Amino acid sequence: MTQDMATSPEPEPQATELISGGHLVAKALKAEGVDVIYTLCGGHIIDIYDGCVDEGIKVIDVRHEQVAAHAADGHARITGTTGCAVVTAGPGTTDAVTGVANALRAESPMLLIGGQGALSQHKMGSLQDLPHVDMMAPITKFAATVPHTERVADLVSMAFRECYNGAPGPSFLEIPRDVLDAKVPRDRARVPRPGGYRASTRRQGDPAAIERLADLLVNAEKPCILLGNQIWTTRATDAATELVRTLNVPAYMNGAGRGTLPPGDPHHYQLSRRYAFNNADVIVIVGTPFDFRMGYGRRLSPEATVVQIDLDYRTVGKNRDVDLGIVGDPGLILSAVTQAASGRSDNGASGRKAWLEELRAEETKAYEKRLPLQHSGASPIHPYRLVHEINEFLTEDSIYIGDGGDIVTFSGQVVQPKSPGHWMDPGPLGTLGVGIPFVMAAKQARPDKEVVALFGDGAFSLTGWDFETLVRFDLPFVGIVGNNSSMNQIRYGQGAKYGKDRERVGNTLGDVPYSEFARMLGGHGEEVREPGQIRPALERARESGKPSLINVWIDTDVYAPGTMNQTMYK
Ligand SMILES: Cc1ncc(C[n+]2csc(CCOP(=O)(O)OP(=O)(O)O)c2C)c(N)n1
Ligand SMILES: [Mg+2]
Repeated sequence: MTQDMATSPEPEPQATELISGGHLVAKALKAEGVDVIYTLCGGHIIDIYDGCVDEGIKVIDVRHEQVAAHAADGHARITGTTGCAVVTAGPGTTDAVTGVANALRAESPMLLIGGQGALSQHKMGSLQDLPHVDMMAPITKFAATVPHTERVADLVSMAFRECYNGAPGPSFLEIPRDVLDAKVPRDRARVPRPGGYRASTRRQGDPAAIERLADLLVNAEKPCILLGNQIWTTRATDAATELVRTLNVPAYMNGAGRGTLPPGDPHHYQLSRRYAFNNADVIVIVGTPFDFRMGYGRRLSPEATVVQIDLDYRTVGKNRDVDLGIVGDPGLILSAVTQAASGRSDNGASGRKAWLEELRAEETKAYEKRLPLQHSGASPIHPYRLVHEINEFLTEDSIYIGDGGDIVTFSGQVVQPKSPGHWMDPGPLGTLGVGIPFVMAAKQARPDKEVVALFGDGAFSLTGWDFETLVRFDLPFVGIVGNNSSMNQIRYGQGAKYGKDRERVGNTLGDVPYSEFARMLGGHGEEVREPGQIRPALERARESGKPSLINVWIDTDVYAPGTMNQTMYK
């Protein structure tokens, strides 16, 4: 080669930059703000991991795909951004079904990406081939196959957009192995720009309806408001607080709406809800459907004027007639109502003093009736005593997670989150096993927070092996197992229906010391048999700085009132 040729002014032909499907996935995840994926590996999906390395996305590998999906759901709840789980084809995807279904009923925005056999082997019987999209369609807002590598990032973004259509929920995307692994010229693949591929999800309600609601509230003598899940989903805490304070309206909270007002707040009510629903003249239901938790709407006084506000058009007026329905963002709507009502010379706030006092008296009566059980010194430990101790232990920075049957029903009555967004339960699917994955997501997203989780011994067992993942990723939390060696919530119904002598069928577990399980996996564990030992054990778990399980042996033969009323089936 001559010197002339080496320095020739002729430009070298530029190699076209190529990019693989997995790397396009990672770019689209990054554009959505996803900083962590929950996953269990498989040969169909490894190119996504490789893309995550380039984009700086953390990969948390779990021991069961159900955990990955629940963690993505939990991530969405804690952060207000979309969660993401990545699972392999076939059994990886079927294992994740429960987590996706739970997110659908809980209105939690998450994307599940599943592997799939190569398109070139479509319907030939490739390893782990199943009709994933057909399986996922009824439990997602959007389910699709990526047909070409150029479309990978575009379809990931489309799936994210669909998560936010109406009330949020999950999307599913399967990516065939050859589509994921193939490389295409970078400039042929559409990679949507962060923030550029969907509209704001905040929709203002109809102004005329807002005026009407302001009128109703201003003139109400006995109003009450139920602040549901969507208050937290849409981060409407401040708007809700402002409304109840300005208009002096008693507030009840459910699901993730719990903690919107702190316990002790003059507008925070809980134990008088049934009384309020029976006696109120105006009832405003925000961001929660008339499902079984609401007796399908039948538990509201037939004489009350009922208003329903929801993100989803399909939810308003479902199962029960409403007098006014408003579709849109709860925060924007509540703020607009406060503003409309504040313009009046008298917004009626002072006239509602007697109503608030009436409800407070009901609350106090119910609370005092229960208090002796919360202080019970009995051994075996009364479940009310356990949940009372947990409630006292929580700080403003404790995220509380409940995963179980009867024991969690007890805790729903007594445990009060001290801050907004610090309460996590499965939601209306009632899925046992969300506990460990929710702990994972919460501690990963908010390392500054303390995470406290109460498990039934039955519930813990479904996903308990991922305690090891918490150890591996150094995600400490305070765990408590309310151990009655039973699936007690179900046992109660069997005893009531078939008699005491036939109640122990299919619901009895071994006497497992879960503290030892925790220690075996590298965590902190203790056994508790006496009520006075609960608090010190919780403190030691807090101090340990490790994932922990305090195994508390509780009385097997007492049941929560909600379980005895079998309210979940009514
Ligand atoms: C995945 C799943 N399987 C089964 C059920 C039905 N179920 C509801 S409560 C319950 C018992 C749970 O037992 P445990 O967690 O020990 O709580 P306990 O009632 O004993 O306090 C069962 C099996 C469910 N909700 N979710
Ligand atoms: Mg149990």
